[in-house]
Amino acid sequence: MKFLSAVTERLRDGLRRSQEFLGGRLDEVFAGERPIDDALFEELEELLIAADLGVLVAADFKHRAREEVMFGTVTRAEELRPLFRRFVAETLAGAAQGLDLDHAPAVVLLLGVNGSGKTTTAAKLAAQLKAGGHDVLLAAADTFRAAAIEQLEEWGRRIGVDVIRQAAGSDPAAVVFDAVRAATARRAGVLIVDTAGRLHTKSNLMEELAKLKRVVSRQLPGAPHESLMVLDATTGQNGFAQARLFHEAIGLSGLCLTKLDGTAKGGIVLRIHRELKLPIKLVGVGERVDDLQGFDAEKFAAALVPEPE
Ligand SMILES: Nc1nc2c(ncn2[C@@H]2O[C@H](COP(=O)(O)OP(=O)(O)O)[C@@H](O)[C@H]2O)c(=O)[nH]1
Ligand SMILES: [Mg+2]
Repeated sequence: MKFLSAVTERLRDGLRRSQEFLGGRLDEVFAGERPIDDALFEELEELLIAADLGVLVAADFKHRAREEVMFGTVTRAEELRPLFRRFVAETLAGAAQGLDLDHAPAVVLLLGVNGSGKTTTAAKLAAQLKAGGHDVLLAAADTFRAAAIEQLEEWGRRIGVDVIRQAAGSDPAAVVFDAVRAATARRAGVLIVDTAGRLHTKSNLMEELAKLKRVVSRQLPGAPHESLMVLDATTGQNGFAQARLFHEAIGLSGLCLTKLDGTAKGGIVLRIHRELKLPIKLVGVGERVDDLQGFDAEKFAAALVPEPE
């Protein structure tokens, strides 16, 4: 329990900027003495859209709030705040899912655009799984730049996890082929694959990633067991568009939302789940190895919409 509450606190700290943005303005809309009228509902809807929750989620909440007012279960504006917190938790209730690692080896692909946090997430995940007793291997399939391979190798040294690599410029599918073979031979539990995310050749990237996925599944039936898109939460609506693109081109099993500690728009989480119906398997709340955690809808709602002090 102690461990869990520490984790909640970090998520709360992490979401501080989102909280300030959303919370501060919610306080105005939800001020106790304010009459609940159409003007309030309009303002509320605009605020939720500005906080990147998306038009569908904003409309859902407006509808829900109107209903509660109509039924008399909400009579004062300030009661909308706990209602909103409950709504966030309920909207995301189906989003939390653990990783599917029950395979030998389980293959986890990390996908996403440059800078979203793939390499860092690969390292954090490897370190945490290792600490949990898993035998982990990393694959440096971002072969586009030598620096990308070195970055993963540096992490590998720090956390004590082997990295399968080839020379810069080699075929990522060949690296992954090698890595799957190594993981199988060593009876490793989990193989985590870091991939490239360059954007300027978008269709080539999608082809390359789709090929990588095909190669893995031919080599190891049922794999990859996870195709996770690593998404920088600070990119808001743009991140949403990227997630849709990757999902359509490659087929995702879930999302890892990074940099929740640096965004004023953590509300994007609701839009992504509502519209793409993808599970959220991991969240990143900082740059340290232990700043990666599973997603918990209740904790997320409590962190995004805290009780007034
Ligand atoms: N604040 C914060 N920074 C992060 C998080 N995840 C990654 N980063 C930083 O984002 C930058 C890009 O990360 P990197 O893993 O290299 O991205 P990649 O290009 O997708 O591999 C690095 O400076 C990371 O330290 C996170 O959850 N929070
Ligand atoms: Mg990288």
